[in-house]
Amino acid sequence: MAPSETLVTIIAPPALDELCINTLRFLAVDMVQKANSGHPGLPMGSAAMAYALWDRSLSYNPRDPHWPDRDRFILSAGHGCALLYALLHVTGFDLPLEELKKFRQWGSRTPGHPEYGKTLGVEATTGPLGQGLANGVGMAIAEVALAARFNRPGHQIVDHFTYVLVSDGDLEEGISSEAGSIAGHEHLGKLIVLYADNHITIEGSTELTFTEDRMARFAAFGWHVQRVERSNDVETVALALKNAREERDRPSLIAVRTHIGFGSPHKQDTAAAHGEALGVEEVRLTKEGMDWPVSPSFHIPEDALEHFRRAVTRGSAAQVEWESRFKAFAKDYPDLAAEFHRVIGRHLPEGWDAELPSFTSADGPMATRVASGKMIEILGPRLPEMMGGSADLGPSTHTNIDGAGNFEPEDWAGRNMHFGIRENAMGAILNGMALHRGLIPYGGTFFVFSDYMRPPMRLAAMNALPVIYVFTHDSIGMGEDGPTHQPVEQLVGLRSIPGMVVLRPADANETVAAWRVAIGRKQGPVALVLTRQGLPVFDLNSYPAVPAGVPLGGYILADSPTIGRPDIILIATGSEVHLALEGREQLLAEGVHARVVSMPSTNLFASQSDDYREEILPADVPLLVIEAGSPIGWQSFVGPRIAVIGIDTFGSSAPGSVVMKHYGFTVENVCRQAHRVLDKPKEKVPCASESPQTMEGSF
Ligand SMILES: Cc1ncc(C[n+]2csc(CCOP(=O)(O)OP(=O)(O)O)c2C)c(N)n1
Repeated sequence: MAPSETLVTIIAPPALDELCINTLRFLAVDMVQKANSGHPGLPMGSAAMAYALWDRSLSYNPRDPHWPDRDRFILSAGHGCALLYALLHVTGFDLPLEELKKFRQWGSRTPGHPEYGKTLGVEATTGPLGQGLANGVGMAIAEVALAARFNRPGHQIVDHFTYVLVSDGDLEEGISSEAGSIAGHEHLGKLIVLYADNHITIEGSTELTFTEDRMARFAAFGWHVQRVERSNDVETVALALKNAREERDRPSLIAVRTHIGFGSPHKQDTAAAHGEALGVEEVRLTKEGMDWPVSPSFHIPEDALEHFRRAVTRGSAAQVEWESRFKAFAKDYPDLAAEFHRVIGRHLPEGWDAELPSFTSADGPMATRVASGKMIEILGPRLPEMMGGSADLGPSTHTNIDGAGNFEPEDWAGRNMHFGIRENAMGAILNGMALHRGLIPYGGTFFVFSDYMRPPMRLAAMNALPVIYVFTHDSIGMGEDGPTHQPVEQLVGLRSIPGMVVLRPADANETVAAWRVAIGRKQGPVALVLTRQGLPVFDLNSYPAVPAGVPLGGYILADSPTIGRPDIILIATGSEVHLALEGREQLLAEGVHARVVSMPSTNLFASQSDDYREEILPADVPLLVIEAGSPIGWQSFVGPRIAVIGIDTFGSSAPGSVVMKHYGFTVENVCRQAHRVLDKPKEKVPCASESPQTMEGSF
């Protein structure tokens, strides 16, 4: 069998179709020209195929963009967003023409790349190439998972398609292979990707960099592939879409030979059509050449608008039809219908966090990854919307939900996902699942490999998506694997992402509290940073502040033994909290009264009131920070009297406890540094990790 079918028809587009397509083209051209910024080329070349999709295939309701069973559309090539904004306006979404005229301007609903939450009808924030495609895979996974959970014989209440429009850049990015491979493996037949195969990227022809057979590549991933040679051939694109919808066993890629900057006499098929306005003169020539009025700009012919606006009646009818089907479903399965509304609305079930376990010192030592695994086992059955897994590290990350089955083509009801060694796609798929709604997605890997999924993590934060990351092997304390596997700079890196909450619990009970925070956070991602090595457990009888303290980010775990002001405050996170407690004992023997503040989340602590933060960290008390990570970032607590025992070199391969000792994570060094900061109250004390004793053994 040939890897791809080539579809050709000779039907010229009917006049109305052409009018509508040109309306989209010239709205995009005028938007970019008015802003004097943006990308006219892709919209001009892809308008016809986007029209074929929105006019003939896509099921959506402009008056209710959040209707749960709508088809999803993602413009992965987010730089071409003028096309999407034009579509949203003409089809009747709440995006007035005035907004199109404010393209890329401050405060507009038409930002330079589509932003989820800013513009109704935008299903995902896109722009970093490749991410939108993998988001689509996540949405298609969510669709089949929810269908498996909720559909019943005679009741198809979850039944929609996911469409993605990609460009060369999307398919060049490695994530497209990761995500494409997963989608093919999972037989996601309701995922349909339109590829604007225009042979041009920023630096020129794709002959420079991109010469493999893309069709063969996706066919090898297990996709159904089709090619349409003439981009303006609406009927053929519509036929290819129909074929793709009928192909339920394989995801579909439809490569359409488009022409960047279509119609522009001097810029069509050149990189010049890509990232800048056409220019006044070229706009004039293009409009004249295509029989379009040169002025006024933003011209929308009445016939075209009337045709586009039929989307409103069409969409309302589709939604009404679904609602009546849902009613019948609710009659037969009232509990399931209520459950569907609950998960789509991101409401947690009553009592989901009742009687969570509390561990005692007799349970220790216990690695926080193990405690996290126990929480996943407990929460999994209580929260059937929890679905996730790891990038081939399940036995290490403890991310499995016992008895919940594997998510695989034969069983899309399984909730344990196997992402394979594909962190970047895993992150973007989790985003797609969260964007779809109906699931609480989570994914795990070693903390150091969070670097491989930083791009989707950043987008999760930007989209305010409730995604949970389970990162284990969280410091040099993981030991023998050596510096390639020992995170140093990852903590500060993730903490610096706006909207990301990083939680590094110190023991099993803090881990329970951290999971409670993670599940309860409906807006924005949470990274749980967990140890490989066993840690003592804080008995809640001795440390009653733990459950209420963790959600505040930082709290007093053990106070100065004297009433009133401590001599010094030891701030620590994760495994180093135990060291701080030991240091406190030793300092007491030396006549120094220390308070220990456990700070599992600097992000959450920073969001507390000034009064609370002053209560925990009075401004005039010297601080010693102990954390097996980069010292950068703790400057937010900076005063003249602070020292940090941190790590500003890479790690080393040796048993974890030996590595920790060589890097200065010892009671002796805690006391030495505490005395330094106490003895030198006026001058800035350098990071302890810069001192020779903490450097030894690093190389
Ligand atoms: C990850 C990532 N790298 C780089 C860019 C910058 N960028 C925007 S568009 C583009 C390439 C444009 O080529 P193509 O994807 O074929 O789009 P077209 O030329 O068809 O508009 C690049 C490199 C980006 N948006 N995302």
